[in-house]
Amino acid sequence: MRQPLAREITDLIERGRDRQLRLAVTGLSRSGKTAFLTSLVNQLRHAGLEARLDLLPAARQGRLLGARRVNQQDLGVPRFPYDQAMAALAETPPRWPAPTRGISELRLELRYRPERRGWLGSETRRLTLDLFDYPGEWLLDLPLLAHDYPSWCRSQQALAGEQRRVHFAAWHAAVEDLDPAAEADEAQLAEIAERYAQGLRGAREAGFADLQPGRFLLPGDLSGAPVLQFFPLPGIAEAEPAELAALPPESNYATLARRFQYYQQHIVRPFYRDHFRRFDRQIVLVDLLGALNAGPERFEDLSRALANLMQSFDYGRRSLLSRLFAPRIDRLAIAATKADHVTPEQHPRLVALLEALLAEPLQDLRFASVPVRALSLAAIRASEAREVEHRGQRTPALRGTALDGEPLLLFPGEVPGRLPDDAFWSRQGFAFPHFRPLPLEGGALPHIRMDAALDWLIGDKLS
Ligand SMILES: Nc1nc2c(ncn2[C@@H]2O[C@H](COP(=O)(O)OP(=O)(O)O)[C@@H](O)[C@H]2O)c(=O)[nH]1
Ligand SMILES: [Mg+2]
Repeated sequence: MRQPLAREITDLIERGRDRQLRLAVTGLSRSGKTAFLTSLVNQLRHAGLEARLDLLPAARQGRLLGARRVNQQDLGVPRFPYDQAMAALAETPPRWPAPTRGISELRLELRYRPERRGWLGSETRRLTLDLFDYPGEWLLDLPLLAHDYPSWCRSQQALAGEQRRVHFAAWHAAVEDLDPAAEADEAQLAEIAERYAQGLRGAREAGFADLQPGRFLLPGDLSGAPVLQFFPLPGIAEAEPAELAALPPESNYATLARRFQYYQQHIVRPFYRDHFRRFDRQIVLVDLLGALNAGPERFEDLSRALANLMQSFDYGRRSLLSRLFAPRIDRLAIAATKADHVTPEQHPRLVALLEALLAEPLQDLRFASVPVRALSLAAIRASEAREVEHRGQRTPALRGTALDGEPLLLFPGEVPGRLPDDAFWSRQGFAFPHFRPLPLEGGALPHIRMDAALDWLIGDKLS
């Protein structure tokens, strides 16, 4: 999908004048990407009218004049379903937007008045904002590029925790009988691969996140293609490398190794080369509260998955990423989403916990001088903060409606301000219900700190 040269040049000129910005939103499944992008577009379209964006100076100062959707350039990428998402939220009762898979794009044109007026006085400027939504699962595949097939098999074997293993029982039973040296049988490999994919899906349903290969979870149009029909061979750790290499090309081992390589070259690399490399800014969304809700093994797993995912932002000169592609993201945000699930005085702890969870990758980024900010937000706030009398004391509480329509008034629990230890897990009853979205009352979507996120991600381009 090459762009015509003329368009590339116009693009370049526009970028040089700071008139175009490519902003990407990612995060693992259910982390809140669709909600975030829907809210972002909604807030910008209502800026200067009903939107509450006090933390975004251009909006507070009345300089942000409007945002309209324009046609995107890359016709090969599906359009982000903003209208469908708004329609779901506008239903009675309101619904959360349906999940999406794969990458999507939407282009906004913002009109604003610069802070310092030029000699023309009433000058207005335009900023073209290209927004992308793509699955964080795809970033989990970057580390896969550093492996050859046998070392990948070993790395996957190392992940087998007890609760995780149960999801792969059917696959294990099938793969045990597979002789690496025997001639490959297409149907058999497809069958075992399907069980592997089922294992990955089951593990994800159960809240696990550190799952490879990422496309097995979100295959899109690759569903059923042989490139998605491989899996690790468990026994390979003990095998002699020379013996493996000597196996005939028709063998199971050689067939799987070829598919693994094809996946690297034709699935993982093109995403980085054609999309990722071209993003200017990025926000990574993390459903930290969901992981706290799900217990220690899931929380550990999220931590590992994030460490993996963050390698895609490791710009150190020796990093895999820098060696393979030359990325140029110049600003990064990391956000704990769905903050409306806890009372407001817990929000600083939520950020502290996020910082603790990502301590190492954040340090690396800061070391590599990539500006990064951690924050907590609710893209679409579905609860209201209240205070209630409890044993003669005023305590914070949340009011909302459960998904089944039941009215709720509750204190969901305390967020640990640092990485939870055993004491936390044995003591904590951290269980929150899912809220139904609040009824739409015209105007902009209710949110928490979307304006802070916007300020960090695009504020400087509107000054
Ligand atoms: N209360 C609340 N729930 C949210 C918010 N954002 C997302 N959710 C919930 O999380 C689910 C997954 O969000 P979604 O944006 O579809 O995640 P995606 O898979 O990353 O695109 C939604 O269906 C909501 O139930 C939020 O700001 N507040
Ligand atoms: Mg989505």
